[in-house]
Amino acid sequence: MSTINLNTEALKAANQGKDRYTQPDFYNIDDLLSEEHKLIRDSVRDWVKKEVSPVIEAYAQAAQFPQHLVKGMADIGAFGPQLPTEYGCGGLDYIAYGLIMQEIERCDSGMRSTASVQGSLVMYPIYKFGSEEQKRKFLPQLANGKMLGCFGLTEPDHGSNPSGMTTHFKEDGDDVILNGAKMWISNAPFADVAVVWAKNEEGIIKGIIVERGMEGFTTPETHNKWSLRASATGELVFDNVRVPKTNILPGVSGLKGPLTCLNSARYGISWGALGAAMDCYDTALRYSKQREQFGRPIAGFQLQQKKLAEMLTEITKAQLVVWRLGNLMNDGKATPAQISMAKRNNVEIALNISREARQMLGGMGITGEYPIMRHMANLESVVTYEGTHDIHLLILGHEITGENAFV
Ligand code: TGC
Ligand code: FAD
Repeated sequence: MSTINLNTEALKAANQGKDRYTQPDFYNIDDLLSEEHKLIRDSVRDWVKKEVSPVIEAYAQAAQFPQHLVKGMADIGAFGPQLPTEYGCGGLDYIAYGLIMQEIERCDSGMRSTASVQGSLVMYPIYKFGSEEQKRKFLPQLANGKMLGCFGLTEPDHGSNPSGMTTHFKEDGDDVILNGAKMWISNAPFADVAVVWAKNEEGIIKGIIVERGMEGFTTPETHNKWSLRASATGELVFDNVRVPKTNILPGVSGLKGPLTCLNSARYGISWGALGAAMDCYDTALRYSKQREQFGRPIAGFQLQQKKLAEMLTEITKAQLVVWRLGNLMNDGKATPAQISMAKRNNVEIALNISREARQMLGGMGITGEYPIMRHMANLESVVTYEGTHDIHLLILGHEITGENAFV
């Protein structure tokens, strides 16, 4: 990250109240939400408007992670909202989880990344596959933001095909010795703990909790990103790292371990990307009513109305998809392919909407005065991580035809 010294309080003072976001709800989807859901959604929105919106553009332009927001994210319940209260987590349902992701990504995908990684990719595997001791040691600290975590699956030579991973460990008394490298890891440069997926001596994939400070463990930062600039991305390098066996997640073996976590994170992304789409639509709509050309607001031109009508149609369909998927998640009935469809569709519509909305703002659309170009650039990562657009299509293709394109 850059070394520009940002004055957060000054940014907040200068930009307070400028975020005028109003959520579109063409089909009265609010009627499908409980009072608790709406309360959670609105309180996250208020926090985002007050604490995140005023500073996010400056942090993104400076390619800095707004680390000071981690505590606030914990306070609004963004870390592991769907996990049980007995470990300090939210104890909420999957609709509430989705709404929290929607509201955060409405402002910035990088901030939602921080929350998804923490909740779905670090806390969830510890909760689902960890020992009672691991749960008690890590979950409360991750939930309250005292610890930040990251998730290491992708490697330099193994992205879409994680089963080929080469990061490995061998037993040495009460410890294991871990070697290898992970790449493209969100939160890595600031993480206190990493849930790392690596092969044992039999070639079986296991999850290991690696803690900052363990000798031989480093997290070099990835620079020069044009996307997710307010999120810190890095590598995880393991050079003969000695990790106690008690840090191995006992409850799962094989690729289904990380992929199970990805189900939860991909679900959250399908809500989050919708939030980004809503923000682009809302910005473009407001701008089009104010901006005059040829003596009238551009909102009066049919071509601009077509863009807005199509954006709202896609947003409404995407809202219904995540609402239904959330209920399937609550009932424990959502399948990985259903999650793939939602992640793939909602990120695609968000990316398309961001591109259309940017055009509607003309030259202003490329500036940091408006959030659209930042959303568009961010969504290029969102369409790639947690399974690329094409990988999700192939997961769907497999489900539909019974034929596996990956073998
Ligand atoms: P395949 O043979 O199909 O499956 C291996 C085992 O896993 C099981 N499985 C799943 N289990 C739970 N949930 C799922 N979604 C599952 N998909 C598969 C499967 O049943 C099998 O179990 P078993 O018991 O028979 O062993 O595996 P494959 O090697 O053919 O790969 C399939 C493929 C390509 C779909 C998969 O590997 C994949 O999804 N690739 C994409 C990789 C990916 O998504 N990486 C994400 C990295 S993390 C990240 O990007 C975080 S960004 C965070 C942020 O900043 O927000
Ligand atoms: P590749 O797998 O090399 O794919 C390149 C292209 O080939 C893609 O278009 C892909 O769709 C296509 N392709 C691959 N296989 C097939 C096939 N069988 N058929 C057709 N097309 C195919 N990973 C983590 O583990 N943890 C993180 O926290 C994390 N955070 C990330 C943050 C950012 C900002 C980014 C950009 C990535 C992050 N990732 C993370 C990694 C991410 O999950 C991978 O980038 C993604 O899975 C794709 O892998 P790859 O980049 O190696 O692309």
